[in-house]
Amino acid sequence: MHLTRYPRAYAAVLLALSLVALAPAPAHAEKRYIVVTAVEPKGGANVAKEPFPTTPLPEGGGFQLKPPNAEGRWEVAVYVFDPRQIFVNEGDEVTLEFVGINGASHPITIGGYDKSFELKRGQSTRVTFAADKPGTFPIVCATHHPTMVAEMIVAAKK
Ligand SMILES: [Cu+2]
Repeated sequence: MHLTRYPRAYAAVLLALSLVALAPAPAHAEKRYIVVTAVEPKGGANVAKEPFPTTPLPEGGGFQLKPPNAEGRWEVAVYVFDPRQIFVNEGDEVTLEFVGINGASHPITIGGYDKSFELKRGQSTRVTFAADKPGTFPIVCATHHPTMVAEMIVAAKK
């Protein structure tokens, strides 16, 4: 079929091709690189200045409350990810660089994106994937529950 014999069909094809050519690539699709550290903010005091708390912290390996040592110093800490919320856009190519700072080992999963790995202190684990599903996805350390949980929020394409 010669399109020039069918001007309407020819025009329709040209219009379709020009629309494809003009359709912008998703404006917000980007390569994202985000460092996520495994850290343990810590505080402490001496019983001479502050009494050891009598109310226990919630259950879970992420909470650390160390009773006074021989010198009377006690400490409190939680294991967390920094940052705890990660915002990306659907379609982004996301690289999360996990770095182990505190804690010997963290068994980590990224829910919904089928990623599991062990992060060790002094090492980094790089995870790269296409953020092809919008929603809120948990990043969880199985050892330091429930404090060592982050959220990856993938904003839906508009
Ligand atoms: Cu952990």
